[in-house]
Amino acid sequence: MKFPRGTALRRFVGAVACAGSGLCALVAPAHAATIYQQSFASGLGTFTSAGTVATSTAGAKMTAALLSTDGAITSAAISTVNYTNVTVSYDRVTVGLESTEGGIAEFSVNGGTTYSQLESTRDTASARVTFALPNTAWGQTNVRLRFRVSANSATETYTVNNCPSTARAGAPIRARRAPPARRPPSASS
Ligand SMILES: [Ca+2]
Repeated sequence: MKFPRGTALRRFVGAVACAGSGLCALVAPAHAATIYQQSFASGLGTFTSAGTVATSTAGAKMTAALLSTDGAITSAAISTVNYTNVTVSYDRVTVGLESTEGGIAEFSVNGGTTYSQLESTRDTASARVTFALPNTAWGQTNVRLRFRVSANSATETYTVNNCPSTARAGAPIRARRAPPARRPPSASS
């Protein structure tokens, strides 16, 4: 069926076709900017490591350990000030992980004091994944990304590569006001 060019119905049909194709779903939002990018071909860049981590064109390979620290990498501070709709994408693959183990991706919005998990994977086929960070990570000065393997053998690894963060330039985000403090119960009651 043909729809006259420019009609609302034609535009609607076009949008549905795009949304159903899969390809369109992976395209970054319009006006998205890359605000952070790290490959590991020439080292860890702005990441720091713990445990056993090796870098190459294949990425940062974190190796687990039985009696010492599991491999992990943590980014330096990433600023999302004046950005909204922040997403994190990376390639990842694991080797040898058992059911209670994982290659874990996390983010922090308070400089690494606490982390929230994006995923824990045991995927043995290399795949690229993308996560949208919640709006608590928008407009922040000290967002960090952390990747770590949680396992118990030096034959178990988690490799991450090509880690960009994209975001959309947005209006400055107003700081949330803390709720008013509750009055303590009066001493006379
Ligand atoms: Ca194991």
